[in-house]
Amino acid sequence: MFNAHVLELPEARDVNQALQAVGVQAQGQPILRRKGLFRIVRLQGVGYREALIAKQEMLGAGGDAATPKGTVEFTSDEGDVILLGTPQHFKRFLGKMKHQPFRSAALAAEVEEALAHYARDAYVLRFPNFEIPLQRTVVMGILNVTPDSFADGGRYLEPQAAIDRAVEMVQEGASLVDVGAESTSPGSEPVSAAEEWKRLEPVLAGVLDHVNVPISVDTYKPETAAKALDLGATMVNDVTSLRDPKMVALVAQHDVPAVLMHMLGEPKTMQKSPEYEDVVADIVRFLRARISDAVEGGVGPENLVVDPGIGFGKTVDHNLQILRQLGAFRSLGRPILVGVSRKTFLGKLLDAEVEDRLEGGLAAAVLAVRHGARIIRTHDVKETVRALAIADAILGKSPA
Ligand code: HH2
Repeated sequence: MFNAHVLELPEARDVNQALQAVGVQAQGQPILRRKGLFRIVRLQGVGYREALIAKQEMLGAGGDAATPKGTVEFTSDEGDVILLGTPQHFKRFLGKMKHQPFRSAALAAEVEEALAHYARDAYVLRFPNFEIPLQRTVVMGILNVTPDSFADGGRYLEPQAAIDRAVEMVQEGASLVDVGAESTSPGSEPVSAAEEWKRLEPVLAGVLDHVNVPISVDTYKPETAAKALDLGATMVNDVTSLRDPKMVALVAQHDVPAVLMHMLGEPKTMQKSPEYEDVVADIVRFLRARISDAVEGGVGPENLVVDPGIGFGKTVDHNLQILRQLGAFRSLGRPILVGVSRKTFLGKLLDAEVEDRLEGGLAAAVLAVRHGARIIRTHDVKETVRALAIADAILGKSPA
């Protein structure tokens, strides 16, 4: 008996460990590691000429490429292409594509960047007074100073209650606290910047005095973000992905981390039959464009965090697809934040009210981490910290 068994080694470090375990020579390890992983890269809108060249070169490199029927039969000008191969195959493929005509070199550059981003492991969030390495998964505790937030509306309107909860969340292991004063959950009504600041100011001032972790402000309004940053908040969580150029300028000027979150439409109406061509590809494209705009506006790329925006203009199935394929967002080369806590899709799947969705949220958070999430935004800090400690241990993530 040779005891044949299939190994499941999704990351380069897993392959390395397996190679070391059988005593492979040090020089052989990088070569074998490049053969021990398999990557599938999807490209959209590839012209038929580049598609055919890609097919030829990927086959020549030892991998393969899936091209649409229309491209091969010259009945459509462009289409999507899927490249399949090991990093070794991709290395050979990229070397060849760079010398091929038309837009082959540009295609190769994009594929190379996506693969490098996907493989990136080390991320650090830098704040004026803190550094948070994201080797270990980090928890962002939610503090909603609103009357109408879907999960905790009305509980923390009284500043002292809010401050106490922030302190408690940090004691429970939150590495960041996200303070918001306007609900953006489905069907919520917008509030004025004046009302938002009236709710936020006393809480923010107290929280900043009492907790020793970076405080993020959950707002899409530049007036509110500016005041919060002046008061001492050091992160901006914007559900509109810095859509307002003034937000970009503000984040650039303060040189602080910012979350770019995807939302389809506006909170009031976003859940009315949301539609995508391809939910994952569409959101990757959206976030890529938002990163590019922010960087062009002067934001340091290392300050950006991406978030697919679970529940923001998404059906249950959209949310599940995003979580199943969360790894695709690694191609953006930025840490991924995910917020699933107590959300409606959990309620629909479990037929459970908002206060009864904890286990569902933990399961979703753990799987999100398995697929690349580095920051989990949650109301249930204590439980999430404990669940993620186990998930991180299983995944071999070293403590910070
Ligand atoms: N979800 C909510 C609010 N802000 N920000 C990011 N980056 N990601 C999210 O998933 C996210 C978010 C909605 O949750 P909550 O803050 O609890 O509700 P409400 O908007 O009703 O205050």
